[in-house]
Amino acid sequence: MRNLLICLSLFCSFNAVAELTLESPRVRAMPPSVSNTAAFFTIHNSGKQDIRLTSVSTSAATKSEFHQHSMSDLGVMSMSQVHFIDVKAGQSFEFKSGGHHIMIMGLNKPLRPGGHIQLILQDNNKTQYPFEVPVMSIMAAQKMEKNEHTHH
Ligand SMILES: [Cu+2]
Repeated sequence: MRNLLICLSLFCSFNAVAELTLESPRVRAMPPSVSNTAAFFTIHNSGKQDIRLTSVSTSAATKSEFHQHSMSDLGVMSMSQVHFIDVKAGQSFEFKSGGHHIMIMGLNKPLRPGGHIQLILQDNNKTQYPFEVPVMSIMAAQKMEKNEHTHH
């Protein structure tokens, strides 16, 4: 009986972390001379609580941040850091090219298609959500985005 209880409580703590799931995660492989890249995915919150993500980190690079692309009055695209991302209970948030993205700066080594990196998202309660994100060529990553749009 005691064993069963331990199993159940372990299961519960896994569940807490599994409230966030990623759909179509991808990080772009860049030419070796480029040390920055970006990761994209749709994140879904299956829990009953809203989750506010406040930081992102990866062992693959010196620094990573939430970023947003925006168009200035003059029609110039620029990107800036976003300090938090709200994923409402039962809803999704999409990181996609031309919109919100995970900016990854100062790669330790070039990323190769077929590999993966680990991203750790953290919320305002300091709960960490680790995810594996596959590395893809820019073309493969874009194709994935098109497929995502057709089935919506
Ligand atoms: Cu950026």
